[in-house]
Amino acid sequence: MTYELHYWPGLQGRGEFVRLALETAGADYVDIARGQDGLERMTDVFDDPAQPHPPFAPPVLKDGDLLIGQTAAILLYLGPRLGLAPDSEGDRLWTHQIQLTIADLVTEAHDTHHPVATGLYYEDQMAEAARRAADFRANRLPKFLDWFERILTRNPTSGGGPWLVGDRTTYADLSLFQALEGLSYAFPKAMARLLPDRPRLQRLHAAVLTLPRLRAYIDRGPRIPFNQQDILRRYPELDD
Ligand SMILES: N[C@@H](CCC(=O)N[C@@H](CS)C(=O)NCC(=O)O)C(=O)O
Repeated sequence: MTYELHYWPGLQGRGEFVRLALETAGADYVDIARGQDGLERMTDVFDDPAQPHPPFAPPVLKDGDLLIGQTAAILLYLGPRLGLAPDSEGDRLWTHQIQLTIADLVTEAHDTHHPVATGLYYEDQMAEAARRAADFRANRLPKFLDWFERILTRNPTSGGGPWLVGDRTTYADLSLFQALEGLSYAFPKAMARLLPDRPRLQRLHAAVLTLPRLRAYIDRGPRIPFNQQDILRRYPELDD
């Protein structure tokens, strides 16, 4: 069965967290909105009156008749099917908890450039963005990074390896890698200040890059580069 991924074309966005799992596993999938009549086909998924579980926002995964919204729920579903989830229920919940925390971090990072309203232009909320970004860089970002560093250090069954849960790669590792990539794009100076003191995060980032299919996807595409339409954007005035 070919998975259908429905996400805005032209940016990595939250769709990229799902894409990295599908690509790493070599899964068969179609990025619907990037194809012919893509946006229409994506909109249909939200507007279909016969759909009993209409999702709220992209990304959405379609697997046969099953339609799943919310990035973390999609990965909870895909994880075991793609060999990217641990075996026990407790470890699966822990992986899901980590994923939800990454989602919180992504939302807070997005809100640095859109602190008042997503529907307004950045230029209409620059003063608030500057205040929000200053607090994010000083307090929230280090708090999130410290938590990830701590749980990497404490993983009781890592076997000395670089992963967040147990001794195998999970979708949470790919998502943390992706969050670090996005944050380094948006806040290059703050991340250059914060990462050297967090060796486990650096090790995880490097380890994800050694996964052969993921590496091929990053080197040869179809990964779209980060850009100023993305959730994380580079506004130098919001960095250190
Ligand atoms: N919590 C959701 C957030 C989904 C979301 O905010 N999607 C964005 C694109 S990244 C969107 O198109 N939102 C439309 C809206 O909120 O109205 C998730 O993690 O998937």
